[in-house]
Amino acid sequence: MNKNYYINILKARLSPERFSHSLLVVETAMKIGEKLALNKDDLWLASLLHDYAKDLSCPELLAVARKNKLITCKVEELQPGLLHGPVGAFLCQQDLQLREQEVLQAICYHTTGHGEMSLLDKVVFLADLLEPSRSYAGVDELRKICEDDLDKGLLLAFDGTLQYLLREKLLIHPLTVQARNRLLLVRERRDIE
Ligand code: DGI
Ligand code: FE
Ligand code: FE
Repeated sequence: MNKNYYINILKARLSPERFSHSLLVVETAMKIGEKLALNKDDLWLASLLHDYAKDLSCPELLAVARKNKLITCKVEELQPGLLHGPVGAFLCQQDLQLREQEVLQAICYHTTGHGEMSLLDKVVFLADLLEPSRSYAGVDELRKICEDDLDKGLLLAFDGTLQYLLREKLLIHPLTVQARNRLLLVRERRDIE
C-alpha cells in the first residue's frame, strides 16, 4: 500500500489541525490494535481517512448525501455534521477507489457507531476519542479501561456521548442508541454465563 499517496491526499483536504488529529488517530488505533486479530492495512486506512469529509460544510454534506441517497434518518437532515462519516465513506469509494468494505464501514460509522460493530469499527471509533490531543473530562479513565476491556471502554464512551447529547439538548441518532443497547445486552449475557 502506498501510504504517502493517502497521506498527501488527506493533507490537501483537511485543515492542519484536523490533519494532525487524523495522524494521531492512526497512531492510537495502531497501538490499540497491536495485539488484536485485525488486518493492519485496513486499520491504518480507516483510521487515517475517518474524517475525510469533516471539513465539508453542512450544506455540502447534505448535498452529497441527498444526491447519493446516503441519508438514513431525519436526525441526519437536522444535524448534518453527523453525515461526515457516511459522506466520507462514499467519497473515499468514489474519489480514491477504496473498495475494502470493512474500511468503508468503519469510516461510515465512526461518529454514531451501530448495532453490529466489527472489531475494526470499534478500534477506529475509540482511537478517534482517545488520541493524545483529546482532553475532555474522563478521557484518562477511558484510556485505562480500554487497555483492559475494549467493549467496557466502548460502553463508557457511548454513555459519555449520550450524557453530552442529553445535557446539550441535542438529537440522538438512532444508531448511537442501537450501538449502546447492543453492547449492554452482549455484556449482560457474558456476565450471566
Ligand atoms: O469528527 P471528530 O470531531 O473527530 O469526532 P466524531 O466524528 O466522533 O464527532 C464527534 C461529534 O459527534 C461530537 O460533537 C458528538 C457528536 N455526536 C455523536 N453521536 C451523536 C452526535 N451528535 C448528535 N447530534 N447525535 C448523536 O447521536
Ligand atoms: Fe469524525
Ligand atoms: Fe475524528
